[in-house]
Amino acid sequence: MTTLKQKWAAASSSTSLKATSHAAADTASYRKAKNRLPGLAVPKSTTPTTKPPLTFPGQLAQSTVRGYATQKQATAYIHGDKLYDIDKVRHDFPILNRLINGKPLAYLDSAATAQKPAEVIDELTRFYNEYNANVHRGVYKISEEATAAYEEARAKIARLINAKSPNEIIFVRGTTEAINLVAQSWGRANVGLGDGIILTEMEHHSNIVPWQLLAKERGAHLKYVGLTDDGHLVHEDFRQHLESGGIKLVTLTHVSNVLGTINPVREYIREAHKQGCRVLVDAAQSVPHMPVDVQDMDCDFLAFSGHKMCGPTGIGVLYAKKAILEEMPPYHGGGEMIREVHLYESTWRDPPYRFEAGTTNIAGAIGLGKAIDYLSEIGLRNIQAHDQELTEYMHEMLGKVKGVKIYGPANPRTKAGVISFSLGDVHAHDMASLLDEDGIAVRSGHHCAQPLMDRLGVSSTTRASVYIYNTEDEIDRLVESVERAGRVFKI
Ligand code: C6P
Repeated sequence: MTTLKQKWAAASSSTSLKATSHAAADTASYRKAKNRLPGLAVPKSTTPTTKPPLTFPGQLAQSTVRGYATQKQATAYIHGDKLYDIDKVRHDFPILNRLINGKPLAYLDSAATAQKPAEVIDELTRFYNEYNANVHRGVYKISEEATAAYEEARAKIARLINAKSPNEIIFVRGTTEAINLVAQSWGRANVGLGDGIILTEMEHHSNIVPWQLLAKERGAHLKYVGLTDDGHLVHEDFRQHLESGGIKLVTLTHVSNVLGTINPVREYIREAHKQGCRVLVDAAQSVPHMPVDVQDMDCDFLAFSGHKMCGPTGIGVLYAKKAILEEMPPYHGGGEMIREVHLYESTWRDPPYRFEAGTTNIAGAIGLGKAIDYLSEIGLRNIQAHDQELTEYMHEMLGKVKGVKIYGPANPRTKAGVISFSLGDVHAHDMASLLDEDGIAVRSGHHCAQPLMDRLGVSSTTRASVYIYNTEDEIDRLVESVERAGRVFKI
């Protein structure tokens, strides 16, 4: 019997693989191009193309790049006064030098976790080599250095999301812990028998299960906002739930990790506040990709993870308004969160320290601070525009493949960085394994969003997600591999 792998190998050898030139060759051609066109990064393309060039907002005049095999390769472009140089960005990520099955790694799974630039990796090493010490405890030099770096990271996060004060920033392990903290601390103090919590059908399990636990314990109800067939929230559901009364909290994702849908959170927050409800925004998939301003949004809580924005794993953020935090009881008890401890009673420190019991992930926080420096240097608006261009390109090109069904909004401008799709009845895990043969990393499965899978009527999808280091060449490789899968499975 022919195995899946053998079929794939046969299909691979019968078609030419485009755009798999070694990273070093790309860099050499980039340098050549750069010498001829100062300020433009134009990596060598291995195949002529008749595709129309993509227009980047603020891109240099197209005549500047005329004469090259492909204008879509004009990967250095300008937003405002900053140059986005994709080749330089790629050079910052050591992992992108890896070959997988002899082909350059095309990492299209940043919604799961983002890759790390050398600056962040180096800062972690520097911390452990030069100033590793516990924070807020020692009066000696390296402890003071570690404390300063840890608190500076908090201040950088506050600036990134425009919080009023670093004291509104709590270090947690990730989005999951941030949401559990709110459920267990704020939730247990504020949600009671018969109260309601509004969620949406596109939530990640991290923004469902903590509320189920709370609702069970307190006798509260969960109410879900449904989805349209093209993956948008049904606003009318939201209004009806709000008007039904007794709602204490609205909790929703800013960007869906499966569909990529960007939700109109500002509007939802305004309506919820009119009814006196608090609002939590799961920003795991938005803070890494776009400017997020908590004061403008006016959310009460915002949760996100460091590892999806080039920071280390095991570090994340809960933002909450100061007045709300001050009223919240501790989540975990232990060292450093207390003012005084007696045998039968203790008193708590002010936020954020009340919520940071024990030795926290100091290296992680400092690494996240470095990641924020890195992203800010590129510019969140540039990142958003880059991701948007790639999302639109991927949507268009995948959409042309025979048998491909794309889930979520039909208009890619309402999606951020994420595309879920299926090919005929090919199982998502088979698809992901086949793509891996070509060095392409995507996620397959239910993406920790089983209620959403139920709504879509599927058990799994294949998901490709982009970030700052991805290129259109990688999307082309994805599309070619999906086409080849179609031939293998006779779709
Ligand atoms: N989604 C994905 O592949 P943690 O694991 O705590 O860092 O983040 C949880 C989480 C919460 N909300 C959303 C919208 C998310 O996308 C995630 C993580 C990853 O989609 C891993 S399951």
